[in-house]
Amino acid sequence: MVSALFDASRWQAVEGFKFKDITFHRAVDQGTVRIAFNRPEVRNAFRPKTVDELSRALEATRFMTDVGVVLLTGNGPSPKDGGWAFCSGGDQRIRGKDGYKYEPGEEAADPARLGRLHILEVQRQIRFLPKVVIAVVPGWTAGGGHSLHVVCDMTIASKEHGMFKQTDADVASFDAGYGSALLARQVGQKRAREIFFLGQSYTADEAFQMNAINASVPHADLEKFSLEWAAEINTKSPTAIKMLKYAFNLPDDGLVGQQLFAGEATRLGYGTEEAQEGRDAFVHKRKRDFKRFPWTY
Ligand code: S0N
Repeated sequence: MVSALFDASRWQAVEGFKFKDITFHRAVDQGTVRIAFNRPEVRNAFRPKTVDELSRALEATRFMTDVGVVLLTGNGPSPKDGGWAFCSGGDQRIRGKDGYKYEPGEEAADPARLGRLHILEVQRQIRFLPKVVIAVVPGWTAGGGHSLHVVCDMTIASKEHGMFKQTDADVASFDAGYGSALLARQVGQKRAREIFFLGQSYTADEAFQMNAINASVPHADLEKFSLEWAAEINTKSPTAIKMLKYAFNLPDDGLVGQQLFAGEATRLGYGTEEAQEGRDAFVHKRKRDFKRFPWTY
């Protein structure tokens, strides 16, 4: 069983990947993928291997031209105690002095891969992905898991089990980037400081009331509801959605945000006759003639 909330009739495994710490599916009837943390026994905490797999799944999704939405979620419940989680952040058992360690074996032999904190690279992947990423929160989201939900474009949580808690200051492993600054944009400075400085737990309904999430829905309906939102988004203009996402990102992402938005604007420009005249004049070694193109107002 993938997860108690997983409706196997609606998904098929994405071929070509053998993941251990995550599961990776695409919907049978719409352009949506489901990427799920698959370590429910530790509230879906991530270790370097988890982050590697997540990164590979997101990169593969980037090239799926018929996919507009990613549902990022956590499988559950825990076989130990029945608890649900989206993600509880970095696996604290393997945190070293310079980041998170690979388990003995495999990659641990490569010194370049020791002490990673590359969940931050995944945050950027989510942020820059030209598709909508929805955090589907079936239970606890804490620490670096909380930061991931903050970075996602939208968040839908289980009314009964969705719980939000920022433990970074408890375990002295803090996200001074998107996880805090972007949260302040979403819920306001005072609330964000409260969430980080006190580290209290908030229900899905409380998170909804403070504009931290988009919807709080009955647990049993969580994935069905998320698929409905995804299906609706998938009916929209891909270019419009992509440009809007980059526009929403832009004020907080500085020149990198501008670069992403501007790059897509350039690509749109390439589709115009005006841009083609510039290219053709150069290629055919003739004088450029932009006179037929108006200086629009
Ligand atoms: C999630 C919590 C609140 C759930 O509490 P609950 O329901 O009482 O369950 P527990 O009994 O506590 O947990 C069940 C089992 O799961 C293990 N476990 C839970 N979380 C982790 C974890 N993160 N690492 C390892 N194991 C975990 C428990 O130990 C327990 O196991 P058993 O059954 O064997 O006893 C609660 O579990 C909780 O508070 N968890 C810890 C949350 C936490 O502090 N996470 C780490 C925070 N820091 C980070 O995530 C790293 C920060 C980071 O990634 C980062 C750093 C710099 C810049 C950016 C970032 C970024 O955020 O991305």
